[in-house]
Amino acid sequence: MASSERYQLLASELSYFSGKIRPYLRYKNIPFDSVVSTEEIYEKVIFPRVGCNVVPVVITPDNKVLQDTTAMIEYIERNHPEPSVLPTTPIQTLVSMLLELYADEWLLIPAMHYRWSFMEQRKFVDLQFGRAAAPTSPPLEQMNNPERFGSYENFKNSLQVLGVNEETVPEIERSYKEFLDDFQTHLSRYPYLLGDKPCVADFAFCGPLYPHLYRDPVPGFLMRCRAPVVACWIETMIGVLQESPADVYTVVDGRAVKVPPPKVQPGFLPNDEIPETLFPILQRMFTEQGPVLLDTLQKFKEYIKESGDDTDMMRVIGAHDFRLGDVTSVRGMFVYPLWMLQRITDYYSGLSPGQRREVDAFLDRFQGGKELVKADMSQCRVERKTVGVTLAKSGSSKL
Ligand SMILES: N[C@@H](CCC(=O)N[C@@H](CS)C(=O)NCC(=O)O)C(=O)O
Repeated sequence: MASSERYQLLASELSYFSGKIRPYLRYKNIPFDSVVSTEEIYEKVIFPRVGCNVVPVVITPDNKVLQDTTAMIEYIERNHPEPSVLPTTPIQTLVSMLLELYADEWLLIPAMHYRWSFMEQRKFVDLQFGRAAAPTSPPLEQMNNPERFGSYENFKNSLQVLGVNEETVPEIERSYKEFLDDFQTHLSRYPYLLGDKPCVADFAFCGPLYPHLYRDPVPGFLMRCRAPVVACWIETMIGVLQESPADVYTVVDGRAVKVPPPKVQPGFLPNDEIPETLFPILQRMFTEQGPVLLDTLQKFKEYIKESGDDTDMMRVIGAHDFRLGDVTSVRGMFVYPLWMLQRITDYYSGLSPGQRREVDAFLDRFQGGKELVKADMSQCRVERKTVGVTLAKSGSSKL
């Protein structure tokens, strides 16, 4: 295949969203070259073409730039529909979108906490930054003075704006450990979130769970010891395991012989079913992240009223209180997640009345679920702009 027919993925092994998109591209059998996001790639490709320093970035064979993993997946699903990672039924579609939002924007909190709060793993983290930024430097040089690499200090200093502080840390760790336990229980019954094949949210889970929480030493130890089924799932998702758990062997005349795989195509659960083992994870999302999203939406409406036309690229628009378990604290108000919420509320409001009734009946099991998918975003339509959003020009972001 000519190189121009291949995609390029500009990414790094330590990066959260690279951990989401790489296994997705592999699963889709997309021909791509993995390009490490070195300082030169940032300076000469990413910044000029995207307008800010961010990874991952995908360059398509016809030289289009895709930034943002959710948008990348939308694009690739349109152009390479099989095997699809998108459920086709309403409840599974909504759950997949909700869990993608949870993985992208909420599991970010434990992922950043476990990366940056533990001095004992700092050399490992520093080396990873050095290897990505300057792959040809000697390893000890890569590991020393990581501050010289672009975004290092920004990431390191992002804990406060994410609401990671002395009061919240015990609750962040408690919540994450409960998530691990719940996800392990789920994976003991189902290979993926929605049954026998991965949906978009499975790949989103790899963002926090692989580069940060599996690979970094302190949370990696925790995951392997507390929830080894989750650790094995991650290894399968990213393809480090040579033997696929789907391959079954039997022994014939002293030789291992592969048992032919079953003829039925693996699929999502029938009848729009959501496994009950996902309920605690969904409830945790509605309890912890739901109120933060709804409060952000409320404040965002006030913010755009006050700022008039001055709403170029918005990223963090002040701070607000949030609650985790028994603790109330303060964090930055991120507006990008509203773009992801808008996709969900648009999907919900586009359903037929009958489908909406089914979704409502499903969401009635949860506290806070319906409020979220029914949130009114009609007066504050947003468009995504790299890591933030802009207000949609009237008529350009469909309801
Ligand atoms: N929502 C985006 C976020 C991409 C992102 O936040 N990437 C991180 C590294 S994993 C980054 O480069 N951040 C730089 C920044 O946010 O300024 C996506 O889905 O791709």
